[in-house]
Amino acid sequence: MDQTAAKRLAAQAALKYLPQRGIVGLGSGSTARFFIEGVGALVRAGRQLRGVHTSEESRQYALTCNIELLDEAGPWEIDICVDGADEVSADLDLIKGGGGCHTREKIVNRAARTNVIIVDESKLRQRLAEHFPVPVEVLRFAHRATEKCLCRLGEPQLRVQDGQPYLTDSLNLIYDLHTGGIDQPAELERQLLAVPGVVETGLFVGRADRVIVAGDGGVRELTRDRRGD
Ligand code: A5P
Repeated sequence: MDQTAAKRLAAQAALKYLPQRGIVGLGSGSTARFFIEGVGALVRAGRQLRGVHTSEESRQYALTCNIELLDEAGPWEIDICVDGADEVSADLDLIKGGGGCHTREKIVNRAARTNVIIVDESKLRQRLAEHFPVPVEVLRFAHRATEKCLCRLGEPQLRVQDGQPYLTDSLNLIYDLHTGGIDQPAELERQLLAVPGVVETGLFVGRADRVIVAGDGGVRELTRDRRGD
């Protein structure tokens, strides 16, 4: 099965966890896009679901799919949030932010009663950040000073797109922090958040209640209690 088909399969498998009526956190990225499409189909079929978007991209796609969105100022009572991830560890900790949306994603994740992560099996790792850097959103003000502090925790690389510094939906910068593997993600997250100028990190520690993984063997589910299925 190719990666796109696996992403679609994982997204479809998450739809069974949606309530008949309620508020759904709508993740960002290519896997979450398949999920949003599925929510749109349920809404068209009469399901009373409203959404909270996690990025401009997911806002626009949700509207295209005719999903009513709550005011982005919040606060919200989100029944379930479904989102993708860049890496999932054996402990079900995550790296997110490959698409630069992790700050809003983390806010919506926090506001949700249940968080379901949907991935293709290429995202599974024994430990985080051996292959993928940790995205760190930072203020533009004094970002070179912030970068200097980040150097104590790894090798930060300013994210660039089309030759220009990449800007998030909140008009901040991203430093991708190369660490060569993380043994204690909660500790690294604490250290990163202590750096002035850091807005949010792409480490999601203990924030996934269920991970739906799709690949050649079909779909399986990992939960924090039972890592098996
Ligand atoms: C967006 O910033 C990310 O957190 C995405 O959820 C993550 O990058 C996964 O993206 P894909 O579903 O496109 O692989």
